[in-house]
Amino acid sequence: MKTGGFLRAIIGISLAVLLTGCSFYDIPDGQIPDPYEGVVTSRFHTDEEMRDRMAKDVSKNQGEPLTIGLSQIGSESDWRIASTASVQAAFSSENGYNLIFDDAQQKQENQLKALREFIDQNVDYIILDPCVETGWDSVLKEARDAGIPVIVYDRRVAVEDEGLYSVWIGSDFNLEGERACKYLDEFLKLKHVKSNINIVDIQGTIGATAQIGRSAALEKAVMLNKNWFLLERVSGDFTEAKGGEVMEDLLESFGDTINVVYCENDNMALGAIEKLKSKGYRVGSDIDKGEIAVLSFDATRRGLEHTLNGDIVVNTECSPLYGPVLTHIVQALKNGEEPEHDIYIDEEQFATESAIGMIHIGNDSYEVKNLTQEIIDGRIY
Ligand code: GYE
Repeated sequence: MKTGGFLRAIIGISLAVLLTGCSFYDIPDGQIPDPYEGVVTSRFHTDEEMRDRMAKDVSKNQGEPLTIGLSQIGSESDWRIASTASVQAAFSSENGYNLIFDDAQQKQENQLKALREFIDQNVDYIILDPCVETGWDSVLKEARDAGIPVIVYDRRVAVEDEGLYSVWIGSDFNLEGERACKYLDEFLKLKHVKSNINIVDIQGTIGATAQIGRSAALEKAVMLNKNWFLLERVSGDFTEAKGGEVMEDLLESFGDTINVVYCENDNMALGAIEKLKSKGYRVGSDIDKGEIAVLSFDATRRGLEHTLNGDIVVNTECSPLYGPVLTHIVQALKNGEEPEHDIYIDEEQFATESAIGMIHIGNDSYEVKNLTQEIIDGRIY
């Protein structure tokens, strides 16, 4: 895995600090309505204390406030809501920033519009989490012509000229998928499951880097494992509601022939689990006894709770806490430094089966953390 030299320490410190604190976060009874299509997707909630915590280790701006135009995808998942809280807390006016925040409600056209507005307003920096990878060349050229540096985070842009953005920082989504699949492989060996394994893939938003990488890893694993079969893949758009809907359709088509549900985020996994249970299916690790194994990504607090109780067999982490590290990147650019162009962040993987403490992919080894209540209590999102 590649991690830029300049920011390695900063990322290590800020993510480590942010990911380990004690618990003060509680899930309220109320639900936050999804702003698009009226779908209720999330129970995530931030309070003042949590926002402070998400802004830890921020690089404060000295002198005149810097104006930042930040284009966020939406609020489709707990991950996304935590990500918004993190960037809003870090780029606060107290920290010397004037943040213009735009929520695109999961539509690329809204992001393109927001970026053009940022250019018209002549912001100092544009920060973009791109909904999908393609379609950014023109607007990024407009930003370059206007002399506004663009920082991309989380998902990637696929552009002809990589010089159109200054830095990208995010996850290695393909590696996340490989880790999930490798875990499944080890897990099936451990349980001596010899039968064919029928898998359905509930994908994220099609064309988003997180979907592309996670789906591709599964596809490859299915090709490599002769007794794995991919029955179907269908997008749940990263939301809980759609995760449940597509699970219902998959059950109608394949019923109890399904052995594994590979969910490309926690919210879709939670929607799918609820649907499976309500239709009388059993979720869990005993595939030979008819249980359906659910795999998930993100490792949000709710996702981890369902991992600890056995609903999810393995949860591969994806960190949303980008606020502090983005302030470091902005300050580096402001100071004329040249951060690495592409920066991957390190992530973890959690399971309750303690027998698999390590998995190996190529020449690399990755720890699988044995999930405990203490780890969950330390989650702030
Ligand atoms: O997995 C999902 C969110 O891009 C990594 O987007 C992000 C993904 C994350 O909606 O929960």
